[in-house]
Amino acid sequence: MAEPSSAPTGPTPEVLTAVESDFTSALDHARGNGEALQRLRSEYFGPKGRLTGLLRSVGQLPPAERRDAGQNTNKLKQKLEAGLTEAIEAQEQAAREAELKSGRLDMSLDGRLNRPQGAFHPVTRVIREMTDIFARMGFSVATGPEVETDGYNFEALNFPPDHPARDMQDTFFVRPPDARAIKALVLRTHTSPVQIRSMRAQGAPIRVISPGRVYRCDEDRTHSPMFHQIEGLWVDEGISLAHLKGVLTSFVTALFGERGMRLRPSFFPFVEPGVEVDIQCVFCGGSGCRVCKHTGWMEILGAGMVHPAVLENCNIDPERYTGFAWGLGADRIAMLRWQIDDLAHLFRSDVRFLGQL
Ligand code: FA5
Repeated sequence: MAEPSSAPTGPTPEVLTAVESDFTSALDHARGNGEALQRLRSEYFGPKGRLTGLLRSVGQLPPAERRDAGQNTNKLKQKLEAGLTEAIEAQEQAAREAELKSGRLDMSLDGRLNRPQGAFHPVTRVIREMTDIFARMGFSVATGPEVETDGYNFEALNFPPDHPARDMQDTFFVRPPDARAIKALVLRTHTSPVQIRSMRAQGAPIRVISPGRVYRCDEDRTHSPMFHQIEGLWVDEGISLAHLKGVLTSFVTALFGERGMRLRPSFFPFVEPGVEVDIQCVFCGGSGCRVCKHTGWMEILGAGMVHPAVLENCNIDPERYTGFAWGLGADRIAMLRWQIDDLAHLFRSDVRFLGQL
């Protein structure tokens, strides 16, 4: 701020010119600075301000000079005050704008809901849906380890060592360090070992399903080295193949709507009789198409009446109890649901693909 000029006592024209010049230069320095502008206001117009003092001194002038001196001083006061008020308003407006800018709500920003959202994998979705259907029929959920003993995965299920049925379920075998306790560990090839674990733990009657991951040396469009099955088991007095058909018909209807279903004889060492279950093709409705290889039918699962030897392996009396079991491929169900032509798409973790389902 410029030093005020040495002021003569009264409001002579020279004094007023000097005050105006001092004020103007001080105002230029203070512009844009709220505190400096307020200081300037009190320096010139406050009770002890320069202009206030000049106005007061008018009364001490000889009467003949008072009128002109008073008018000139008042005029100057109004002029300077107007300049100061304008500078203060401009500074306040600029401060308001700066504040608005810094704390501004930008309406063009993406809302939180537009952030990419995670979702369940399609296979998880069908597993949950199928689990719900069976839960409504009174099945509870059991789980078992993915690294399983040869005993649970094969032997207790009636696959003796070197039985040819093992060839259909080739997998990784690991010989554990203490081979006396456990002959071999395998990546489980199906969820059927959970049947054994559940029956041994719970006995009969029993009604469980077991969803989970399984592994095989398989790889083509409809076979994946890692896939998902849902095992089902119902053992009680008087259970027959008719119950198996009833439960699976209700399941298929809940999942795909009314459609034909058929049982074909098949072989699994742990059931007798064994069946494969086909449903009418979900693509052509049964008239025959490329997907169902023009048969009108699609296989969805393997099933059968639990073999008496398996019940005995689990300390359940086969003379008193009978039961049925099934194992279905959850990934195949997802394939049918979304008309996916290659199972591998499901496991490449490409969000562009998975996001379409
Ligand atoms: C079994 O795994 C038996 N444990 C099923 C069973 C349980 C039969 C209880 C009787 C009583 P299978 O090998 O057919 O059966 O497999 C069952 C289903 O798994 C098949 O119908 C198919 O949908 C699916 N599946 C089999 N191999 C693969 C694979 N490599 N990739 C994807 N899905 C597969």
